[in-house]
Amino acid sequence: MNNVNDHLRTIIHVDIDCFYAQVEMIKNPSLMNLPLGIQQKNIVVTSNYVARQYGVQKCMKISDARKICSDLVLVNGEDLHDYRQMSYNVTACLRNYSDLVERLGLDENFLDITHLVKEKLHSNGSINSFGNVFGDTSMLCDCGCTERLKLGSQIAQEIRDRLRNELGLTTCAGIAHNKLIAKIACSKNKPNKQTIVFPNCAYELLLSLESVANIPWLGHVTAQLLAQHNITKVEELQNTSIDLLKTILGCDRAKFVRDLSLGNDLSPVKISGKPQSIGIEDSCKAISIEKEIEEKLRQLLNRLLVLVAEDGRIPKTLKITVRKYDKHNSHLSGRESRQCNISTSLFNNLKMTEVNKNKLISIIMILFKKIVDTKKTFHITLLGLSFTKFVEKPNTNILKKFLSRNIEVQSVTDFANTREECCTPTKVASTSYVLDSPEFELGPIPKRGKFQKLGTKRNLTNDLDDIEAPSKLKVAELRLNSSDSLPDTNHNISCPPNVNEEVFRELPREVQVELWENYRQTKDRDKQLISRLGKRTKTNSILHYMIHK
Ligand code: DCP
Ligand code: MG
Ligand code: MG
Repeated sequence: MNNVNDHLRTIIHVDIDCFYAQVEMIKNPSLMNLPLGIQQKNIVVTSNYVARQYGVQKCMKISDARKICSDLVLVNGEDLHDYRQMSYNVTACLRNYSDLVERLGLDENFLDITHLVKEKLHSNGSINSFGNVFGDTSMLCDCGCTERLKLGSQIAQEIRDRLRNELGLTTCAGIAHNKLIAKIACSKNKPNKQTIVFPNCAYELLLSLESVANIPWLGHVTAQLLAQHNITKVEELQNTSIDLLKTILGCDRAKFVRDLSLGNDLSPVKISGKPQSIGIEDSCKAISIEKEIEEKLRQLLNRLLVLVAEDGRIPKTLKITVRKYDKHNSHLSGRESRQCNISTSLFNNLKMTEVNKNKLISIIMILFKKIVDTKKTFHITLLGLSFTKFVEKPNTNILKKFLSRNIEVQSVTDFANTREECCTPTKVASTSYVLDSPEFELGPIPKRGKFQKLGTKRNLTNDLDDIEAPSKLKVAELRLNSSDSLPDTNHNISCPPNVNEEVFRELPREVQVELWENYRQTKDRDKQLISRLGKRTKTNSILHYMIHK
């Protein structure tokens, strides 16, 4: 059961104390000694430790919290901007100690400091542990893990001191040989404390949990399934035969859950990148009017666009989530989602234009109507929007300026393609279970067939045509203003008229030549296009932009 090969790593789990409340107290230090609750809707999502002494707990109703603490100060915590910023600052600070840092939510991080410990071990004589030690330590393992974890506890202390000094935050930490034990250890002594758990005490640590529902990553559904078989205590889970577990949970899940119950966890600390999806949702009193739905979605979109702008990447897919309320069958009130590709050109500008926002709203409403038949009575109790499938923005300013012009020029010739890409509605699995699992979040995006079907079925061709024509006019202007200057035959390459000269001069000569060539070829193509289109001015609207008489 206790294999020393599983003791090789040193993992720290860091959790920020009363996170949102601490951020607010840093912003406004006069709150420091007052009982403070952070309010979202009618819930206290967290409270500082002064308020916790009165019994104000996380996720308590505001009305209940006020009853037990009449002096409770409430700060609205619905705008997550500052919390997110602080969260990234913490992760950045932790990266000073290891590349292997994994974020879990906004206020937790795992660090694998195995390498750092290995480096430091040689230079250390006798090692003392820092902070609390969990369990009976009379029989510790002699494989070397004891020294490594003690050293890990020194590093954890150093990290926490640094977070305190640099960011003003108090934190808790758990130090152990795997993520599961480190995470549970972290919650053992709070606030502003750290706890070390040696491998031989892992079993005891699990047994100290109140119920199986408190085992990290076990999940509510699994806990409920186990409860149906009267397995609620960790000890009961540990003593359940693997065969029975397989019958209840299926083969793979049974093994996973059994390992968790014994404190075994070989999962690596995965380096966190940027999130796979950025979303926002809001539950509401039943909305039954289309105009109000649109208004609510517009508010959500505005908030979401701020998050996407902060993230810095460009999304390629947009998803809407809706919860319908069925008066007669409230148990049928599940979530449904639809998603579609969107053109990245909508995000070309530093700030999204109103025109592009309206285009997104049109797409969102199309998706909404795929879920809800607005001709019939409906009641919506939750709306959500999210962006996924991100691409990076070009990262040098010079190239960004240049490329955005280049893309505009290309979009005339590629017009048909980009428009098709713009809205290809698709259905994704529609239960909250699926939505909770990032891996399952995106269904396959069907190709143009569905797009065409949508356009004809709902007679939305005009909307869709309009969705992806942001640069028609600009392109025409660029071209009509183009002069015919040719590159110098000597050293200086002339700047093509559609490129910012200042930017152009910064570019390497080969790139300048290439740009000039591109410009020349585009110009030739335009000439051909204009002469072809000129024969049928009445049918092609683009020509109106291009030939001003
Ligand atoms: N949070 C939330 N909704 C919840 C739970 C938490 O919005 N249902 C937010 C508020 C918390 C933050 O997430 O500040 C971190 O959650 P934690 O569970 O770590 O709680 P705290 O950090 O607030 O308190 P603790 O000191 O117990 O870690
Ligand atoms: Mg916390
Ligand atoms: Mg937490």
